[in-house]
Amino acid sequence: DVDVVCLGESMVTFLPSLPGRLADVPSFDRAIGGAESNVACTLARTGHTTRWISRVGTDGFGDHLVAAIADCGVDTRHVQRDPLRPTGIYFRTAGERATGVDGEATDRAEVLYYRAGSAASAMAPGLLDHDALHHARIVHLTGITAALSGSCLDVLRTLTRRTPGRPLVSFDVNYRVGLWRNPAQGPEILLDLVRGCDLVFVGEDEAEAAWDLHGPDALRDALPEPATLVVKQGAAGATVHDRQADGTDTVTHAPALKVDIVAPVGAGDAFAAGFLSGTLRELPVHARLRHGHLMAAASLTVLGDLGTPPARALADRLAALDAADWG
Ligand code: KDG
Repeated sequence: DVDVVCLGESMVTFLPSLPGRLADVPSFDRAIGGAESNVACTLARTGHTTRWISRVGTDGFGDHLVAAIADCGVDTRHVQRDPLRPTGIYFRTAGERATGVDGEATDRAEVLYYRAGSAASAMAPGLLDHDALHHARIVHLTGITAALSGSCLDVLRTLTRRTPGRPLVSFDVNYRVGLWRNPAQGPEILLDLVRGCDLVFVGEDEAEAAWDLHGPDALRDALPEPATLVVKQGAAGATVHDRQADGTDTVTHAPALKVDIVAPVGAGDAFAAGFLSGTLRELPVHARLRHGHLMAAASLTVLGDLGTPPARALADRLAALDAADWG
């Protein structure tokens, strides 16, 4: 058994050598991205056992992705190789360098995906190894997978079915408008998936864009099913509704850390990893939130999608946080 299984598409990411419009960027550096593997890598670097399940091509980009993610300490043995379809890739701008606070949307980034018909888009329920998926304390999924293809959506529908004895199902809504081939369907499909999950992460901004729901209380009223609902509020922090044994919610808020943002991409994944780490260690909700904010701050201060500090520095920072008075 592992602590967390993360399932979803990862891509080779091309980061610009200079800020500015994509049309003007002269060259790119190779990195890796993918919301779910970002979570797996950050959790692995924090000392948790993690497995990443996906599908990549038999091309060199697939080789690189698997090697780089395994290098973070993630179990990649169940990643499938597709001889017919390529590994997804994407290019993006650096976004504006700005002084802001955790989660502030300062990045007017351009993103160019080359992932339609990718190996990962061919993931399907029948192709997945049931044992590899279910022998875990937590399965972490995101709404990105729902937008990739009909068979990927079927995978999420299968994994979010409330079957007895399943692992805790964690879901980050990650509403990417541009990824949905039929944008009108996205919000309804995501809402349906969320209802089958136990722990849900959603940004206040994406909840407004997708469902026209404003603020944590309105979201909780509309989404009573998940035991834990984490609403990310950018610079204002995050608020958690957590269902207790008697059926009532406790509501906990924690402000975000103030940092100089380099690029916001990946901060949501880092936040989820921090919160999941706290959940695995059965810390109080306020401490889980603080861990989420700390990881998000680390990600916000680097250009790449994956911005975890080295294991040693991280361990020190987490130990200091654990020892801190949570108020
Ligand atoms: O959350 C960061 C991810 O968005 C990034 O790493 C790439 O998974 C990705 C996507 O689909 O945009």
